Amino acid sequence: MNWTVAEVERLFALPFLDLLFAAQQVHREHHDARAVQLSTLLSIKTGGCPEDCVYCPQSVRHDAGVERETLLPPDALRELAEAAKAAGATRFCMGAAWRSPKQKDIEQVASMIREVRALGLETCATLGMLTPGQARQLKDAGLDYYNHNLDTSADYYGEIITTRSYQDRLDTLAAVRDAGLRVCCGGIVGMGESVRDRAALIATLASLPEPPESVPINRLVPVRGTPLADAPPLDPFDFVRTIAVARIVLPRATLRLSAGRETMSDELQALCFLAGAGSVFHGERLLTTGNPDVAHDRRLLERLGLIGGEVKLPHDAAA
Ligand code: SAM
Ligand code: DTB
Ligand code: SF4
Repeated sequence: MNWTVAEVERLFALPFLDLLFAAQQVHREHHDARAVQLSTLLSIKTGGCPEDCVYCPQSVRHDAGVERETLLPPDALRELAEAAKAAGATRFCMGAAWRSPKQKDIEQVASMIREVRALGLETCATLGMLTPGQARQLKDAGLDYYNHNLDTSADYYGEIITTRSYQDRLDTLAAVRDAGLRVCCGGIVGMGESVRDRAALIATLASLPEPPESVPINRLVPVRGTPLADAPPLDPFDFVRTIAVARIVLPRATLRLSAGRETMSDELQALCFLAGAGSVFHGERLLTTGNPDVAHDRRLLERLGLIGGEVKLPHDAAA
């Protein structure tokens, strides 16, 4: 279904409980409301990124104290992927601080994908912009998902990144889709954007030729040394509203409660699940910042009667 930005904005304006109720109904229609998919994130190449994303501690333009590291060696990767699997994750996401990978990088990441797959984990990678040929090479290596976020609305985008355009992002998403990969694409809330920008981001995601299977909703992690270090804190209910609206507009997608959980209360996370979040990052680190510890997450899921593990996507069931 096509949504206009104004229609999506009207969802944001609903009374909070009405919005949550509508979102939970949509969630139950399309998903198992007790299931929470668990992915573990690993930075395979950290820091030194030439892009200027204002939120990101890995940009060379900001001094966030992130040590620059070269590509992770295969043995270390295998060990970390095994540990993620033992901790209950079903998907392993590899992130690299690149504007776009070089041919040599693609070959090395392809062998990492094969290693992770051999352990029986699903694979996801986020490596920056891709050409259609690179996307096909990753698909051939067995990659399941590619994460590439639009981050915000086309209108607000220029305030956040100047070194690549919104169209560049859409082109990468098209290359990923055309290669037969599943698309993981979402954004960040709390960067000073308006409700209209949030609505426009969600409407844009829904209007892609095929909407993403997976939609990360990140709450800005304000990192010292980045231009957004002192961004005013977001009203937690506005964060929950964003998830609920995404739930209604993208009914089949798995919504990922992504960055920002470390500073969320258990109660706020429970509201995010009620709004339709069906996935979290499992493991004490995101890329360069922290994430709740595994024991705490396990306990939280247990207290809420949620089940962490694999979640069948609706299109899998139909296949
Ligand atoms: N360099 C690649 C790229 O940007 O396409 C992949 C890695 S990049 C770190 C992946 C995503 O992490 C970004 O698109 C952004 O949405 C998210 N991210 C980065 N820093 C963040 C922060 N401080 N708070 C919330 N999300 C963040
Ligand atoms: C996404 O949307 N969020 C994840 C994942 N995709 C790669 C990254 C969050 C990064 C948070 C900041 C950091 O740890 O450096
Ligand atoms: Fe580089 Fe990605 Fe960070 Fe932007 S978000 S600076 S592209 S690592």
